[in-house]
Amino acid sequence: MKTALITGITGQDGSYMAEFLLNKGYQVYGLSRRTSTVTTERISHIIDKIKIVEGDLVDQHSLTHIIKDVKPQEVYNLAAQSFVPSSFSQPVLTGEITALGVIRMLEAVRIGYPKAKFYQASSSEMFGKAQEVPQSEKTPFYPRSPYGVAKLYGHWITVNYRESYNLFAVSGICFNHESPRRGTEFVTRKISQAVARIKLGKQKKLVLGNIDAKRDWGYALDYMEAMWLMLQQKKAQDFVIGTGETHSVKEFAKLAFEVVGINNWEDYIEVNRTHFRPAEVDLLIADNTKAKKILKWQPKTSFRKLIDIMVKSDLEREAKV
Ligand code: NDP
Ligand code: GDR
Repeated sequence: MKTALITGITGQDGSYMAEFLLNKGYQVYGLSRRTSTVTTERISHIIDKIKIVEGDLVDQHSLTHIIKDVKPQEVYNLAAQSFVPSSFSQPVLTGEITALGVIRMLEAVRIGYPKAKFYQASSSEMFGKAQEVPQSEKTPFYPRSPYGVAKLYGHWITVNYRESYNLFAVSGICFNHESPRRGTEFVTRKISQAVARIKLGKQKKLVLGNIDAKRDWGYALDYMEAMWLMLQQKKAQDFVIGTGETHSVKEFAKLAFEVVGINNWEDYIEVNRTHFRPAEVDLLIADNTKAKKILKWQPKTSFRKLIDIMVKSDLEREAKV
């Protein structure tokens, strides 16, 4: 039986990755930090099938011990302070977790079990003020937030440990991927939740920031397979993972309202500058040619289908509470 360690198991991707690996017959370990309230909502349905180990990306000691004890064949480093606005209000903490957390994990692997294959969750936010359209593995980086800068450190230190110590360490440069398990502070889920609440008469307005921003949005479930495939290759290398389509926040909102039969969607939206960022990423779109060719991966879920899944899930959830 293969063993995998997932950091960030309580997050959106960690929960889907745990399900994905359990279905493939893995023994799954999940790293989780101590909190005063329960954070296992997304994995409550599989909690008895996985082993939770307590550790924190800011604590080297816990990470090294976990890797030494578990000796996982695969490590998926999905933990991060992942919300871009919080990286502006807590830039140093974001650097500690999202940047230095990666080298702590790599050091734990190098010292504790160098045979482990390591996946780093890199991000399209590293392209930031995009130097090229669409963005591929060869596009120069230009991050626009402390989060993007921290991810860039995580990306390069992964490349560096691969080249310096011959670790099987790869970086997946994932574009935005969403689901009903997305945190409600991210724009897609904020919209799907608000649309459901507005439809049910529980909310009047949806207050957004820059609705002209464009993103390459995919369905999170589709991305788990790409991450796994990267660790099944003979050669460790990095990949861009995205759909190759881009849409504005405005378009997302319009289609989300359409799912519940509201066509005068603009009447419900208010733009407020408090949601604007000090520096914005205007346009992201993936060139996924390499992933298609080498991993034989491609996204399965369309933009419309993704919105439909998210809005319907929130309608069901909001009808219950
Ligand atoms: P989430 O924000 O949903 O999950 C983040 C996870 O990291 C949570 O489990 C959180 O635990 C954990 N975490 C945060 N700080 C620490 C810490 N100090 N020590 C240990 N664990 C910690 O993110 P996603 O699931 O959406 O994303 C997964 C990864 O992929 C992240 O690294 C993100 O930056 C990256 N990424 C995401 C994309 C996306 O579109 N979703 C696209 C590209 C990259 P807790 O529950 O305790 O807060
Ligand atoms: P992003 O996701 O910053 O791309 O990072 P987010 O959903 O937060 O923002 C996307 C775009 O929408 C605009 N926007 C708003 N955003 C939020 N959160 N709330 C609003 O009210 C709002 N109005 C407009 C934003 O300005 C932005 O342009 C996500 C995270 O998952 C990262 O961890 C990951 O690395 C990247 O995706 C790829």
